Amino acid sequence: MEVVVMIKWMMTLLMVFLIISPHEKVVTSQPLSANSRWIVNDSGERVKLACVNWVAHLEVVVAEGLSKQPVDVISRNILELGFNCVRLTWPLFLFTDDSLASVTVRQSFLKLGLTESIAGFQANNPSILDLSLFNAYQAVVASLANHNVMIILDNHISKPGWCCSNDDGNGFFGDQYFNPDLWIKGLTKVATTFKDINNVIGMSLRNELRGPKQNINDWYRYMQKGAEAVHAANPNVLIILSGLNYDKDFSFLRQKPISLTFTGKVVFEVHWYGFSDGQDWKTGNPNQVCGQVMGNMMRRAGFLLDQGYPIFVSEFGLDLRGTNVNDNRYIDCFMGWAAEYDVDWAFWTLVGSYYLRQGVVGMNEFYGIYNWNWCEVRNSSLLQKISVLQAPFQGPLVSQSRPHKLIFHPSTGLCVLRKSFFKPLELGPCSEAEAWSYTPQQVLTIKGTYYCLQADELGQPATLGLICTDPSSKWEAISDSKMHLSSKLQDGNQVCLDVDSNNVVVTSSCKCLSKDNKCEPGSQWFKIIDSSRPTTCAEEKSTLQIKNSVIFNVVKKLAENLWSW
Ligand SMILES: *[C@@H]1O[C@H](CO)[C@@H](O)[C@H](O)[C@H]1NC(C)=O
Ligand SMILES: *[C@H]1O[C@@H](CO)[C@H](O)[C@@H](O)[C@@H]1NC(C)=O
Repeated sequence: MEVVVMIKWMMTLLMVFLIISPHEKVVTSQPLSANSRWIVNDSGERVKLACVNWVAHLEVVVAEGLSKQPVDVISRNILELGFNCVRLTWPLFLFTDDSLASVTVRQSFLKLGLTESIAGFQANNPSILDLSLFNAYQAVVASLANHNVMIILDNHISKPGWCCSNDDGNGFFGDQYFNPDLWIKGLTKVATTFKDINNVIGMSLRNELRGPKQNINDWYRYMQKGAEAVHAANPNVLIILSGLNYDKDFSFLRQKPISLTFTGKVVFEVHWYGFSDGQDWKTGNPNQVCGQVMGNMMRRAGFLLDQGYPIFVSEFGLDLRGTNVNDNRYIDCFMGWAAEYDVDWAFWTLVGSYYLRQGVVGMNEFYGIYNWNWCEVRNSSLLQKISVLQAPFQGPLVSQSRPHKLIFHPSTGLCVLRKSFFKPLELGPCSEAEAWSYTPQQVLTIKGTYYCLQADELGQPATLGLICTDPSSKWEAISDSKMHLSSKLQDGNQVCLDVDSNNVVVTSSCKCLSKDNKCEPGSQWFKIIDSSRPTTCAEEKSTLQIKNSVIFNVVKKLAENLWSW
């Protein structure tokens, strides 16, 4: 008896603890708007969109996973995993065809023969099972909003089903299922329906324009019309516009900017996968492919940042089993780029498995955050790696900390730091990393100190020195990817910054700089990125340790000199 009471007590305490200490930190103060390339809240503070895609546009027309987990559990998990937002897809016909919208969830599953899903739904989300598809979609939005997750409503396709191909009839204005007038009607309906839900902060007007009909004139004509329609129905939401050719190409905007009656609401979305470039990553040299693909990205979309528009990478992702070489090489290059430009993004996908996809019942999603059961995370190390991109590095009012550089390591998502002066530099969380400056002479100095990064010996830890004028203190970004940081040893040999198996920062021979397609440069990829994230730890460390360390180093130098005498 006593024991039972005690256990009950502990459970209650645990519950209270769980309730009062959740990750639900985000009170973003909508509406959001665009201040040049940054998305900001109504106090002018940057809000970085760190979203995950949640699919609700397949044949069943119900947000995936609800036969596996209660909707509120999923909403809570999303925040706990560090995302602040969901890009929730919808098929146009859900909001334009009343006979589809009024079908109940149960009927929709039955029609497709998905009886097992009904049983799971009954157990996990009984209150949604007999709602209409329209109301079920609203229930998911409401749950996300209640958990303070921001929501972007993405018109993914017209006719419910897996997306996308050139000839699926959903690709461009005028295709079989893509009537522009009906589309405007649907956009207006969605904008109006969710007008009073402040957490709905944006609408993606149409996913991945594509196919033989695509052309620039119709892009301006209809995208402008769609944007005006949404803005008229709900002036608070961000208007998110897709480019041509599967959302990869905005190059036409260089010649002719978009023309709208309002400002400060437009965001451009791009998609970037490993397979966007076929098997190039696998068959080519990773440095050369990375350089080339990044160049294309900047020419086709990245230039919009300089034109004063935010870029939302609304889809990126990879096979989370870690066995796809093409994907593994791509993601490291992507990580470097995404950290450097500090763009807003949405990971593809949250989905662990689908009710029904492309004719397969219960299809496993190897790109999904959840495992098949929607219970555990499929690959926590991957999630850990991308988590560095969840907080902003820069932007209006991000923090009061002075701008500095971080030495970022894309393949781990970590940054260069020193645990203490007596330990070699290593990789660790970017939130605890050293703040550096990078001089025009290409010297990397820890801010607030005289210490610079130096190459010491081949295969040995990189060191911090005080004499920063010799070649071993000069770090140049080399190779086509510009992600190898290279320096020269005293003997004149070139080395590259690298990490050993203990995450210690060392210098080794530069590897796979070009041509070789069998070799993985990932451990040698570093990127010097701008940040104004708080650096309390670094500042603390420098004030506490600098005196000791300067004295130590002077003594060490003296001792070395004495020794060589
Ligand atoms: C997670 O991904 C990494 C590569 O990023 C891979 O090495 C690892 O095996 C994956 N883990 C699981 C459980 O699939
Ligand atoms: C922007 O809004 C202010 C209040 O208006 C909040 O205090 C900030 O926390 C919020 N910033 C972010 C990043 O959400």
